[in-house]
Amino acid sequence: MYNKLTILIPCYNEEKGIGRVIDGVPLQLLKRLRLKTEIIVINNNSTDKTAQIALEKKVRVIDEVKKGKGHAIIAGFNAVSMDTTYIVMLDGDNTYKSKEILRLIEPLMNDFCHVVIGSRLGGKMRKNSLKVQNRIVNWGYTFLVRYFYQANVTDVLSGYFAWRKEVIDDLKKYLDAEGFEIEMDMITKMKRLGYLMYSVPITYDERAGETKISALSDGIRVLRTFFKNLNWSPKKKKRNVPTFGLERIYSIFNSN
Ligand SMILES: Nc1nc2c(ncn2[C@@H]2O[C@H](COP(=O)(O)OP(=O)(O)OP(=O)(O)O)[C@@H](O)[C@H]2O)c(=O)[nH]1
Ligand SMILES: [Mg+2]
Repeated sequence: MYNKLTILIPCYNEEKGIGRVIDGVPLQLLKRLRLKTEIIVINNNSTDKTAQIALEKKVRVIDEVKKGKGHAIIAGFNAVSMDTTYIVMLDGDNTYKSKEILRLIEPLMNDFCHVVIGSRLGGKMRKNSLKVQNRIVNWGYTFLVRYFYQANVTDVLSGYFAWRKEVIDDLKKYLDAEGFEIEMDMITKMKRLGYLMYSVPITYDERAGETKISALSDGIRVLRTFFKNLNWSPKKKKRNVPTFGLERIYSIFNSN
């Protein structure tokens, strides 16, 4: 029996990286693990050859016209097929390595946890990949999220995630981030929803193509989301996701 894995790649003008991200997906290895893979590129108003390159590589391309990474990710979640078991998200700029995808999926396949986050701070950062100021901000935000949310993450601004699909079915209705605050919104809400999250070390490489992030305005949006979600709790408590019996034990040590 095969399980389906859906890989989401949000892209705004990523013609320099998208081809390499798609080519890096280890399809044969995934097949040996009995995973059938679908790649979806979410094209967010690109004016370059991003969509064309993705189509040439025979992957599915969907368009999201509302600007911002948050909108792109949510459009991707809504496009995931019903028969999917695992969902992965990574950027289209070839900073995160699609060939490292197994490291993120293995804990899900083993029923170890519900969510896996690729950690750059706990991993291997190549030269010129994460600027010093971004690294410091990331450390600070990660500390705040660990302390105030008691979330077990080591890189809260990472763009490499893997989930069991049930988590996304639950989470997506609560997300309201439009831009680069999407990761903070997801992590803080997943914690409040009680999902088990773990981090794995990953490689972070120098970006292909132009950066789209603004350190100051996007940094402030991320911080605003951190504060906004401190008082957030889900309206509906009932969820349809396996707990492996660990959630109860985990909550004893992490009561908040
Ligand atoms: N800025 C922006 N990025 C988008 C949008 N939609 C999707 N993205 C994608 O979101 C991902 C992350 O954006 P990046 O510019 O790489 O931001 P970053 O990874 O935080 O920073 P650098 O890699 O250092 O530039 C990329 O794959 C973008 O193409 C959008 O509307 N605006
Ligand atoms: Mg990037």
